[in-house]
Amino acid sequence: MSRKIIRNGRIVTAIDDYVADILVEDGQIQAIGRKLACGSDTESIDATGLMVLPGGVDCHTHMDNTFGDSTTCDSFESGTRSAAFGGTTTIVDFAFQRQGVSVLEAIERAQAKGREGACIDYGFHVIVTSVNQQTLADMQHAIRHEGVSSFKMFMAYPGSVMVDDAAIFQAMRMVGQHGGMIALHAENGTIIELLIQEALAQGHTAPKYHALTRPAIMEGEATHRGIKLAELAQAPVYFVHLSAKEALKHVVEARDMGVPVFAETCPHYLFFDESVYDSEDFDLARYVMSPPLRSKEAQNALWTALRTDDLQLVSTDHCPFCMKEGHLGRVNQKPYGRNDFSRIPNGIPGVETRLTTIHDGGVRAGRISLNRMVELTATAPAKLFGLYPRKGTIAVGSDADLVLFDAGQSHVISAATQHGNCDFTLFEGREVTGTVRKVFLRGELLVDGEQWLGRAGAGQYVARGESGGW
Ligand code: DUC
Ligand code: ZN
Ligand code: ZN
Repeated sequence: MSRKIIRNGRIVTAIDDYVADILVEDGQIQAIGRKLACGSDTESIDATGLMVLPGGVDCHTHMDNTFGDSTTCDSFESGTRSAAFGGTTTIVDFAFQRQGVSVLEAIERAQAKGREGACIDYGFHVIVTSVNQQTLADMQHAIRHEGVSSFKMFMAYPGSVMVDDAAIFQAMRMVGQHGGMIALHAENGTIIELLIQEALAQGHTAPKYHALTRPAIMEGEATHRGIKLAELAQAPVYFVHLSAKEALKHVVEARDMGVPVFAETCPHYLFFDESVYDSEDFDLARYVMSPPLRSKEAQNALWTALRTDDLQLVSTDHCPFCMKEGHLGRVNQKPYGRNDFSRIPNGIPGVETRLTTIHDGGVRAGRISLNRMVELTATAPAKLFGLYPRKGTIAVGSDADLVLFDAGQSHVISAATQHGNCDFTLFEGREVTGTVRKVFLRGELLVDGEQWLGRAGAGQYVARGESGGW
């Protein structure tokens, strides 16, 4: 039996903030209290002066995910190592139901990658790209028997992964009856495609046209439509990477009416805005993600919504593609779209910088409380996606996924000192106050300052309970 005691840390959860010891036995929290007694065989870790936070839960990552001709540059190993250094101990990544691959096969393939590479615990949503009776039966099976209770569907990217409203409605109706939830990428795909083709026909090939062809109003339209489909289907719905005021407005309205609508936003929408798209330079490919960055006004509205619970989660949408072709042998990265912005792979890294940026720009800036930071980055994702109370909090019986956080220690964010495969971060050069010191996964020390003690394959698949019931 392995035993550890973390002494004198300031334990911060979504609701509590107090100093105590945490006794860990065989990967779980066994006791919490002041001056806990323990045997001499118990390893003692002094957390005096540090916060002890629940390990972060990031419900939106893309490790080794392929979109079109491009694959994200992080493997399960590099991506989960990077997550751990950022204070995240559980991710929910994506299994992809491609043409000719069933939902259940997609889950098996994703699980195999996780088994081999994951350094932290992980689960999956399934990206569903076509719906028929078999798909619906498989989704039901996945919820009940595979621990996969959420499914992403795209209202964008026609001719690739986009599904129509009828498919979304059918899937919502089924999962709503069985404890599942549909997560929507809400942008009006056909209008965006038209705008893209018009821009290209006019010779507009630079990255900035990615943003100009994906207007906020079309995120608003799709969000409204998604909510109405969910209402009709009597099912909960989740909006991924919400970025626009026009979308937020509909989420707020529906939640005020008691409709089970949930949404996340991502750090890039909270710290950057559309003013970056001010030149024809290809370097702006680093800001190509979907949806694109929005107005400063939208950014302020997102922060307010995080405080008021109109938005429930901060996830990263970690979907890294390198700026330099060939970096670490990765091909078809951002330069793939050098002559055509619509071919630039959509996505940026972020899994390592969530906690520190939200702490610095959210808590220290007075926008959200410390408890709310924990709720947004650990507790709420665990509750919404069926991981709670095993994950997302510090309580007796929970997994001992713990982050020792030095809230007063500053550091400068740089891709050069990060631990994933991507060659850039949008936060390059930003000084943040708040530094992850140690990270434990089920009681095992993964990160000790700059030292990496984790191992590929040590992460466990977590079969999730129901989604959307919170
Ligand atoms: N949506 C995502 O969630 N991630 C990457 C690309 C996209 O469109
Ligand atoms: Zn998306
Ligand atoms: Zn994503």
